[in-house]
Amino acid sequence: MDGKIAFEEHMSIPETLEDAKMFAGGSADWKSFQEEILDIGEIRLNHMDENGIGFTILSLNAPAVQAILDTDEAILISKKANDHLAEQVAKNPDRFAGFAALPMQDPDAAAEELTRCVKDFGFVGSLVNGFTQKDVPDSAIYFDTPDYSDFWSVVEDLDVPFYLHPRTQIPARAQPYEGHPWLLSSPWGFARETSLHALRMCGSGMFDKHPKLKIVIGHMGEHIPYDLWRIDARMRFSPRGYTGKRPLGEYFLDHFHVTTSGNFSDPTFKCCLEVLGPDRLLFSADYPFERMSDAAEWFDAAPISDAEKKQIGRDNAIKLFKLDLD
Ligand code: GRE
Ligand code: ZN
Repeated sequence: MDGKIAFEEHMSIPETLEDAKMFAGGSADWKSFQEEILDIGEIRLNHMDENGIGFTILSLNAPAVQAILDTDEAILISKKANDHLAEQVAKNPDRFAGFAALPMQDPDAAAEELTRCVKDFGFVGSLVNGFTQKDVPDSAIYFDTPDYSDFWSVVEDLDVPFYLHPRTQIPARAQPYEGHPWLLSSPWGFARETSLHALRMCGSGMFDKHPKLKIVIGHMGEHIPYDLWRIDARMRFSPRGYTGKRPLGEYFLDHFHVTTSGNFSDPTFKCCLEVLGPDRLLFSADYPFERMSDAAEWFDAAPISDAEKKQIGRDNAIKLFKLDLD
Protein backbone atom coordinates (compact mmCIF):
# COMPACT_ATOMS: atom_id res chain seq x y z
CA MET A 1 0.00 0.00 0.00
CA ASP A 2 1.33 3.42 -0.94
CA GLY A 3 0.83 6.51 1.18
CA LYS A 4 1.10 4.88 4.58
CA ILE A 5 1.63 7.24 7.52
CA ALA A 6 3.97 6.22 10.34
CA PHE A 7 4.43 8.05 13.61
CA GLU A 8 6.49 6.17 16.18
CA GLU A 9 9.55 7.03 14.19
CA HIS A 10 12.60 8.31 16.01
CA MET A 11 15.37 10.82 15.53
CA SER A 12 18.25 11.84 17.79
CA ILE A 13 20.39 14.80 18.56
CA PRO A 14 24.01 14.22 19.66
CA GLU A 15 23.06 14.83 23.32
CA THR A 16 20.57 11.91 23.38
CA LEU A 17 22.22 9.56 20.91
CA GLU A 18 24.04 7.49 23.55
CA ASP A 19 20.68 6.45 25.05
CA ALA A 20 19.99 4.50 21.88
CA LYS A 21 23.36 2.75 21.76
CA MET A 22 22.57 -0.33 23.85
CA PHE A 23 19.70 -1.12 21.48
CA ALA A 24 21.68 -0.89 18.27
CA GLY A 25 23.63 -4.17 18.33
CA GLY A 26 27.35 -4.53 17.53
CA SER A 27 29.78 -1.78 16.61
CA ALA A 28 29.30 -2.06 12.83
CA ASP A 29 25.57 -1.80 13.37
CA TRP A 30 26.06 1.20 15.62
CA LYS A 31 27.73 3.15 12.84
CA SER A 32 24.87 2.71 10.40
CA PHE A 33 22.27 3.03 13.17
CA GLN A 34 23.70 6.44 14.09
CA GLU A 35 23.52 7.57 10.50
CA GLU A 36 19.91 6.43 10.28
CA ILE A 37 18.66 7.94 13.52
CA LEU A 38 20.44 11.28 13.00
CA ASP A 39 19.20 11.64 9.43
CA ILE A 40 16.00 13.54 8.71
CA GLY A 41 16.52 13.56 4.97
CA GLU A 42 17.76 11.31 2.24
CA ILE A 43 18.35 8.03 4.12
CA ARG A 44 14.95 8.16 5.79
CA LEU A 45 13.12 9.32 2.68
CA ASN A 46 14.65 6.47 0.67
CA HIS A 47 13.41 3.92 3.20
CA MET A 48 9.99 5.57 3.14
CA ASP A 49 9.85 5.55 -0.65
CA GLU A 50 10.92 1.90 -0.83
CA ASN A 51 8.20 0.88 1.62
CA GLY A 52 5.18 2.92 0.60
CA ILE A 53 5.40 5.26 3.59
CA GLY A 54 4.37 8.67 2.35
CA PHE A 55 4.49 10.63 5.58
CA THR A 56 6.26 10.31 8.94
CA ILE A 57 5.80 12.10 12.24
CA LEU A 58 9.15 12.20 14.03
CA SER A 59 10.02 12.08 17.71
CA LEU A 60 13.12 12.04 19.89
CA ASN A 61 14.58 8.66 20.94
CA ALA A 62 14.09 7.12 24.42
CA PRO A 63 14.50 7.79 27.29
CA ALA A 64 16.36 11.03 26.53
CA VAL A 65 14.66 13.95 28.29
CA GLN A 66 12.77 11.74 30.76
CA ALA A 67 16.04 10.41 32.17
CA ILE A 68 17.62 13.81 32.80
CA LEU A 69 17.70 14.52 36.54
CA ASP A 70 18.29 18.25 36.34
CA THR A 71 15.13 20.12 35.39
CA ASP A 72 16.88 23.08 33.74
CA GLU A 73 18.90 20.70 31.60
CA ALA A 74 15.75 18.75 30.68
CA ILE A 75 14.13 21.99 29.52
CA LEU A 76 17.24 22.93 27.54
CA ILE A 77 17.57 19.55 25.79
CA SER A 78 13.85 19.49 24.96
CA LYS A 79 14.11 22.89 23.32
CA LYS A 80 17.25 21.90 21.47
CA ALA A 81 15.66 18.69 20.13
CA ASN A 82 12.44 20.47 19.17
CA ASP A 83 14.24 23.38 17.48
CA HIS A 84 16.33 20.92 15.47
CA LEU A 85 13.32 18.82 14.52
CA ALA A 86 11.33 21.90 13.48
CA GLU A 87 14.18 23.07 11.28
CA GLN A 88 14.47 19.68 9.55
CA VAL A 89 10.73 19.15 9.15
CA ALA A 90 10.45 22.58 7.51
CA LYS A 91 12.71 21.34 4.70
CA ASN A 92 10.24 18.57 3.78
CA PRO A 93 6.84 19.53 5.14
CA ASP A 94 5.04 17.30 2.65
CA ARG A 95 6.86 14.23 4.08
CA PHE A 96 7.54 15.02 7.74
CA ALA A 97 5.87 16.45 10.84
CA GLY A 98 7.05 16.61 14.45
CA PHE A 99 6.11 15.51 17.95
CA ALA A 100 7.43 17.65 20.80
CA ALA A 101 9.84 16.25 23.39
CA LEU A 102 8.71 17.55 26.78
CA PRO A 103 10.49 18.28 30.09
CA MET A 104 7.93 16.50 32.27
CA GLN A 105 10.16 17.18 35.32
CA ASP A 106 8.34 20.54 35.40
CA PRO A 107 4.69 20.27 34.28
CA ASP A 108 4.39 24.03 33.66
CA ALA A 109 7.54 24.06 31.53
CA ALA A 110 6.26 20.99 29.66
CA ALA A 111 2.96 22.74 28.93
CA GLU A 112 4.83 25.84 27.79
CA GLU A 113 7.12 23.86 25.51
CA LEU A 114 4.22 21.93 23.99
CA THR A 115 2.39 25.20 23.32
CA ARG A 116 5.51 26.68 21.68
CA CYS A 117 5.97 23.61 19.48
CA VAL A 118 2.34 23.48 18.37
CA LYS A 119 1.89 27.22 17.83
CA ASP A 120 5.33 28.17 16.46
CA PHE A 121 6.34 24.98 14.65
CA GLY A 122 3.05 23.33 13.75
CA PHE A 123 3.97 20.16 15.67
CA VAL A 124 1.01 17.78 15.77
CA GLY A 125 1.40 16.39 19.30
CA SER A 126 4.01 15.17 21.75
CA LEU A 127 5.81 11.93 22.47
CA VAL A 128 7.02 11.29 26.01
CA ASN A 129 9.13 8.33 27.06
CA GLY A 130 7.24 7.04 30.08
CA PHE A 131 7.69 8.17 33.67
CA THR A 132 10.15 10.96 34.31
CA GLN A 133 13.07 10.91 36.67
CA LYS A 134 13.81 14.09 38.57
CA ASP A 135 16.59 15.27 40.92
CA VAL A 136 17.78 11.81 42.02
CA PRO A 137 18.37 8.62 40.01
CA ASP A 138 15.92 6.62 42.12
CA SER A 139 12.83 8.54 41.04
CA ALA A 140 9.91 7.73 38.73
CA ILE A 141 7.07 10.21 38.40
CA TYR A 142 3.90 9.08 36.62
CA PHE A 143 1.65 11.55 34.86
CA ASP A 144 -1.68 10.49 36.34
CA THR A 145 -0.69 12.26 39.57
CA PRO A 146 -2.43 15.54 40.53
CA ASP A 147 0.64 17.68 39.76
CA TYR A 148 -0.06 17.13 36.06
CA SER A 149 -3.66 18.32 36.05
CA ASP A 150 -2.85 21.77 34.62
CA PHE A 151 -0.54 20.17 32.06
CA TRP A 152 -3.37 17.96 30.83
CA SER A 153 -5.68 20.99 30.59
CA VAL A 154 -3.19 22.58 28.21
CA VAL A 155 -2.89 19.37 26.14
CA GLU A 156 -6.67 19.23 25.99
CA ASP A 157 -6.99 22.89 24.94
CA LEU A 158 -4.37 22.47 22.23
CA ASP A 159 -6.26 19.36 21.12
CA VAL A 160 -3.14 17.35 20.23
CA PRO A 161 -2.53 13.66 20.99
CA PHE A 162 0.04 12.55 23.57
CA TYR A 163 2.11 9.49 22.64
CA LEU A 164 3.14 7.53 25.73
CA HIS A 165 6.30 5.73 24.62
CA PRO A 166 8.17 3.02 26.55
CA ARG A 167 11.35 3.33 28.55
CA THR A 168 13.36 0.87 30.60
CA GLN A 169 12.74 0.62 34.35
CA ILE A 170 15.52 2.25 36.38
CA PRO A 171 18.07 -0.09 38.00
CA ALA A 172 16.99 0.69 41.59
CA ARG A 173 13.47 -0.54 40.78
CA ALA A 174 14.34 -3.44 38.51
CA GLN A 175 14.88 -6.13 41.14
CA PRO A 176 12.37 -8.55 39.54
CA TYR A 177 14.55 -8.61 36.41
CA GLU A 178 17.76 -9.52 38.24
CA GLY A 179 19.75 -12.13 36.35
CA HIS A 180 17.59 -11.66 33.26
CA PRO A 181 18.65 -8.37 31.67
CA TRP A 182 17.13 -9.46 28.34
CA LEU A 183 13.69 -9.06 29.93
CA LEU A 184 14.20 -5.43 30.90
CA SER A 185 13.63 -3.52 27.69
CA SER A 186 11.82 -4.08 24.41
CA PRO A 187 11.18 -7.86 24.67
CA TRP A 188 8.99 -7.42 27.76
CA GLY A 189 9.79 -4.61 30.23
CA PHE A 190 8.83 -1.80 27.84
CA ALA A 191 5.28 -3.10 27.57
CA ARG A 192 5.04 -3.88 31.28
CA GLU A 193 6.07 -0.34 32.21
CA THR A 194 3.99 1.44 29.57
CA SER A 195 0.86 -0.62 30.17
CA LEU A 196 1.12 0.06 33.90
CA HIS A 197 1.35 3.79 33.19
CA ALA A 198 -1.59 3.67 30.76
CA LEU A 199 -3.75 1.75 33.25
CA ARG A 200 -2.85 4.21 36.01
CA MET A 201 -4.11 6.98 33.72
CA CYS A 202 -7.35 5.10 33.08
CA GLY A 203 -7.95 4.61 36.80
CA SER A 204 -6.92 8.09 37.93
CA GLY A 205 -9.98 10.13 37.03
CA MET A 206 -7.92 12.26 34.63
CA PHE A 207 -10.20 11.37 31.73
CA ASP A 208 -13.29 12.50 33.68
CA LYS A 209 -11.55 15.79 34.30
CA HIS A 210 -10.14 16.07 30.78
CA PRO A 211 -12.65 14.29 28.54
CA LYS A 212 -11.04 15.37 25.26
CA LEU A 213 -7.62 13.82 25.93
CA LYS A 214 -6.24 11.46 23.31
CA ILE A 215 -3.40 9.16 24.33
CA VAL A 216 -1.48 6.97 21.89
CA ILE A 217 0.46 3.83 22.78
CA GLY A 218 2.48 1.66 20.44
CA HIS A 219 3.52 -1.96 20.03
CA MET A 220 -0.06 -3.12 19.47
CA GLY A 221 -1.25 -1.73 22.78
CA GLU A 222 1.58 -2.84 25.09
CA HIS A 223 -0.34 -6.06 26.00
CA ILE A 224 -3.48 -4.23 27.18
CA PRO A 225 -5.99 -5.23 24.45
CA TYR A 226 -5.28 -8.89 25.15
CA ASP A 227 -6.09 -8.43 28.82
CA LEU A 228 -8.74 -5.72 28.79
CA TRP A 229 -11.67 -8.03 29.44
CA ARG A 230 -9.97 -9.68 32.41
CA ILE A 231 -9.01 -6.37 34.01
CA ASP A 232 -12.64 -5.28 34.20
CA ALA A 233 -13.88 -8.76 35.02
CA ARG A 234 -11.62 -9.05 38.06
CA MET A 235 -12.26 -5.51 39.27
CA ARG A 236 -15.92 -6.35 39.73
CA PHE A 237 -14.85 -8.62 42.57
CA SER A 238 -11.73 -6.86 43.70
CA PRO A 239 -11.84 -3.10 43.06
CA ARG A 240 -9.19 -2.45 45.75
CA GLY A 241 -9.45 1.33 45.76
CA TYR A 242 -10.42 1.84 42.13
CA THR A 243 -12.32 5.13 42.03
CA GLY A 244 -13.17 5.41 38.33
CA LYS A 245 -16.76 6.34 37.56
CA ARG A 246 -16.90 3.85 34.74
CA PRO A 247 -15.26 0.46 34.14
CA LEU A 248 -11.60 0.94 33.37
CA GLY A 249 -11.93 -0.58 29.92
CA GLU A 250 -14.31 2.17 28.83
CA TYR A 251 -11.69 4.83 29.55
CA PHE A 252 -9.15 2.85 27.58
CA LEU A 253 -11.43 2.40 24.58
CA ASP A 254 -12.53 6.05 24.62
CA HIS A 255 -9.16 7.72 25.11
CA PHE A 256 -6.45 5.50 23.64
CA HIS A 257 -5.26 4.93 20.11
CA VAL A 258 -2.90 2.03 19.42
CA THR A 259 -0.19 1.65 16.78
CA THR A 260 1.39 -1.37 15.16
CA SER A 261 4.92 -0.12 15.91
CA GLY A 262 7.40 -2.96 16.33
CA ASN A 263 4.73 -5.65 16.57
CA PHE A 264 4.16 -7.20 13.19
CA SER A 265 2.12 -10.22 14.21
CA ASP A 266 -1.16 -11.26 12.57
CA PRO A 267 -2.65 -12.88 15.70
CA THR A 268 -1.87 -9.81 17.83
CA PHE A 269 -3.24 -7.52 15.14
CA LYS A 270 -6.46 -9.52 14.92
CA CYS A 271 -6.89 -9.30 18.68
CA CYS A 272 -6.37 -5.52 18.62
CA LEU A 273 -8.77 -5.09 15.74
CA GLU A 274 -11.42 -7.11 17.52
CA VAL A 275 -11.01 -5.31 20.84
CA LEU A 276 -10.44 -1.74 19.59
CA GLY A 277 -12.12 -1.66 16.21
CA PRO A 278 -10.55 -0.18 13.05
CA ASP A 279 -10.94 3.46 14.19
CA ARG A 280 -8.43 3.13 17.03
CA LEU A 281 -5.70 1.15 15.33
CA LEU A 282 -2.99 2.88 13.28
CA PHE A 283 0.06 1.82 11.32
CA SER A 284 3.57 2.70 12.54
CA ALA A 285 7.02 1.12 12.21
CA ASP A 286 9.36 2.25 15.07
CA TYR A 287 12.28 3.05 12.76
CA PRO A 288 15.23 2.79 13.13
CA PHE A 289 14.77 0.36 16.03
CA GLU A 290 12.77 -1.66 13.53
CA ARG A 291 13.19 -1.90 9.78
CA MET A 292 10.55 -0.04 7.79
CA SER A 293 10.54 -2.96 5.37
CA ASP A 294 9.50 -5.41 8.13
CA ALA A 295 6.65 -3.12 9.15
CA ALA A 296 5.49 -2.39 5.61
CA GLU A 297 5.75 -5.90 4.18
CA TRP A 298 3.80 -7.29 7.10
CA PHE A 299 1.14 -4.58 6.99
CA ASP A 300 0.71 -4.71 3.21
CA ALA A 301 -0.06 -8.44 3.51
CA ALA A 302 -2.17 -8.22 6.68
CA PRO A 303 -5.45 -10.16 6.65
CA ILE A 304 -7.84 -7.20 6.35
CA SER A 305 -9.78 -5.61 3.50
CA ASP A 306 -8.25 -2.89 1.33
CA ALA A 307 -10.67 -0.37 2.85
CA GLU A 308 -9.52 -1.25 6.39
CA LYS A 309 -5.91 -1.14 5.25
CA LYS A 310 -6.36 2.40 3.98
CA GLN A 311 -8.09 3.41 7.17
CA ILE A 312 -5.48 1.92 9.51
CA GLY A 313 -2.52 2.68 7.26
CA ARG A 314 -3.40 6.29 6.50
CA ASP A 315 -6.83 7.81 7.07
CA ASN A 316 -6.95 7.38 10.86
CA ALA A 317 -3.68 9.29 11.21
CA ILE A 318 -4.86 12.14 8.98
CA LYS A 319 -7.91 12.51 11.19
CA LEU A 320 -6.16 12.09 14.55
CA PHE A 321 -3.42 14.62 13.75
CA LYS A 322 -5.51 16.84 11.44
CA LEU A 323 -2.87 16.45 8.74
CA ASP A 324 -3.18 18.57 5.67
CA LEU A 325 -3.08 15.55 3.36
CA ASP A 326 -5.73 14.05 1.06
C1 GRE B 1 11.58 2.10 20.75
O1 GRE B 1 11.81 3.27 20.49
O2 GRE B 1 10.42 1.68 20.75
C2 GRE B 1 12.69 1.18 21.06
C3 GRE B 1 13.83 1.69 21.67
C4 GRE B 1 14.88 0.84 21.91
C5 GRE B 1 14.77 -0.50 21.59
C6 GRE B 1 13.64 -1.00 21.02
C7 GRE B 1 12.59 -0.17 20.74
O3 GRE B 1 13.89 3.00 21.98
O4 GRE B 1 11.46 -0.66 20.20
ZN1 ZN C 1 9.70 3.65 19.64
